[in-house]
Amino acid sequence: MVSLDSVKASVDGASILDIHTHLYQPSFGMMLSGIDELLTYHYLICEVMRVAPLTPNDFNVMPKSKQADLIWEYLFVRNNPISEATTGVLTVLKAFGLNPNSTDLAEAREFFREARANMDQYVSVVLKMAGVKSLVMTNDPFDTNEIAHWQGRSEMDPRFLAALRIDPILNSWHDAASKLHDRGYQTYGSIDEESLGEVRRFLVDWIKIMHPKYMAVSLPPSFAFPEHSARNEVLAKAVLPVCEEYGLPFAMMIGVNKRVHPELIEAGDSVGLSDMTAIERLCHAFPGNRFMVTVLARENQHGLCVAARKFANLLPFGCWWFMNNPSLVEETTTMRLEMLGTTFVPQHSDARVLEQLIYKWKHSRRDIAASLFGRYEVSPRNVTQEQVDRDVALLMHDNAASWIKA
Ligand code: HDL
Ligand code: ZN
Repeated sequence: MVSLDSVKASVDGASILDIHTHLYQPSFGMMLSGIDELLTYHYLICEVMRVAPLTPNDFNVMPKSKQADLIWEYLFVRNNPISEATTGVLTVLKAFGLNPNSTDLAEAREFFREARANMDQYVSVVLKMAGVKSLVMTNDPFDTNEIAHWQGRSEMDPRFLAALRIDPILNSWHDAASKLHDRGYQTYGSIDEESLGEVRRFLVDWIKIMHPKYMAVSLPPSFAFPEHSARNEVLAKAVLPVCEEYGLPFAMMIGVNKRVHPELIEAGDSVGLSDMTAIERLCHAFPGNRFMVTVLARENQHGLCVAARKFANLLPFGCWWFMNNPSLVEETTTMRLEMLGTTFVPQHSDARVLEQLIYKWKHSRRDIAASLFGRYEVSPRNVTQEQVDRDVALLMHDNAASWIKA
């Protein structure tokens, strides 16, 4: 019978394909890294607003280094850092041998300044520390910053895979149509065959530029299918046909209530309950498409699992954002193992700052190993280490790799 330690060793030793991040290959010059970026992660901005005597607008106009000082003072010195986001920063500091009890950021700033002097080398060091073999970026063809890089077409780093992120097309059609029109696509506010054809042309143009592994969108809790809406028209008559034609999975990240507190900016988004029957109807109506889905509400996880039992073209992936907390990762992973066996992707980091890979994966490996061991413990079979290693390879890398053909 395997032990928790032997399962942990297998999970800790597994190479990871991180199927959703907001990181960029170094040559893009867009990668966030270092202690000031780690501390001003929007998860920590939420948390510092609960204890520091200032308004979001006061905070937003502060220089980033002062924001980081304030967050360190209030969340790490005046209060004990026991939330997941604060614990994550400490995990990173400890991984580099830095003092997690420091009263200021002088040591950390000096260390990361030196480490980041050679970003190519540093990125390789961090990926190795995190055990991440390759990762998928979030690439937005509406982001002017990013467009320049793709048109400059710097050599692609094989460890950094592209994902074509298309939120404006599905969530703000009229705005997207005029932006596409400005870029030479004959798209108008009304959704007629010509506009839909031009959206397909736009998507194909960017598939040929980015060579994405999947297309992706984040959707509000109100997402419905079918419904009479611009979103449904564009999804059914442009996005999904192109995904099927080019063999690309479509990733839907569902449940974001954007900017419930606008003054918090990126930190101002919240969560809502979504309708999993919309996913079931999509999977049934488009059997030639493959859907990767992650949902933001804890209450939707069970429905997503049951939907995945009904449709083999549906892959649950990750414990996203407000779900990425140890108690929920372990609960969700156990539920998925109980209902889906190993036919899902348990985690993605959603990292925005390079060094987050270290803590997000260290914490998730621990929680996934505990869930997995729990299934072996109750198995009437005497599970062998070889069987454990096969399961771990599927969960940490191979399921994702085969779905996105990486
Ligand atoms: O839409 C997304 O991909 C989300 O992950 C957002 O980027 C969100 O702000 C985030 O970083 N969540 O962790
Ligand atoms: Zn994300």
